[in-house]
Amino acid sequence: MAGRVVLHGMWASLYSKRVELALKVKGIEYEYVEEDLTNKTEELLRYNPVHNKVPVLVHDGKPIAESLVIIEYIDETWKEGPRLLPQDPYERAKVRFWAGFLQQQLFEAMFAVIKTEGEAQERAGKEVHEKLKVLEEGIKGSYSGGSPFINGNSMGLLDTVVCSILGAHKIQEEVLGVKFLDPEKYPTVTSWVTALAELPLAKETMPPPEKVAGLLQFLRSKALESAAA
Ligand SMILES: N[C@@H](CCC(=O)N[C@@H](CS)C(=O)NCC(=O)O)C(=O)O
Repeated sequence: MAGRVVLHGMWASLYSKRVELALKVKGIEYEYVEEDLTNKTEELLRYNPVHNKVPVLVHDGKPIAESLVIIEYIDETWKEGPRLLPQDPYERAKVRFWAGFLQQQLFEAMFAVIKTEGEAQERAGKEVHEKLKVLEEGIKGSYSGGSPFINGNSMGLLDTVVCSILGAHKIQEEVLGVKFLDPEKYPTVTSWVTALAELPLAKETMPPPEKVAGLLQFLRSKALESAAA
């Protein structure tokens, strides 16, 4: 499938990053437009009038928004190259289920750790560990082959989601002073995340640790400032 492909993204957006990973897994050539989220392009606002957010993929002039919707579109449109979702409907359902859990439950819990301090941060940290426990058991139960790759031997949709959320866990832990991934408690999830982060594709796509650290510190100080106001 040919056609012009343009991705509107932002360097630090985990949502944009998972779409970039998916495009690269498929070997799709694309143009990239870096958005300044404080001064969005007129195209972004036109292409995503509902949410005004990145990422937006524009394929031959047709805009698609929402990272998980975009990745499914990519998989269905470019049939060549590795599959991002399994073919079997039940396996696809499991991928969507765990992608939803990672985004809505684990990521939200991790974000609460960024925004809090003291006892509130401790409570938020416990919540992250509850979610990680569920993920560990769920992945072990749902995938007899376990990690590292849930979808075979190349990154699939679920791998891109995990990589975008947990790929920078070491730097998150350092900045926040909270341990997330413990190989003793979560061996499956830890080996999965470690294997993904080691892939050249992940290394070339995910933002450098020092930039992630700077952004986390900025987000954290903003959130704590507004909580105190
Ligand atoms: N559910 C969306 C979330 C996208 C999202 O939150 N994007 C953020 C950047 S990480 C954004 O564009 N924020 C701009 C704004 O809120 O104005 C997805 O999966 O693509």
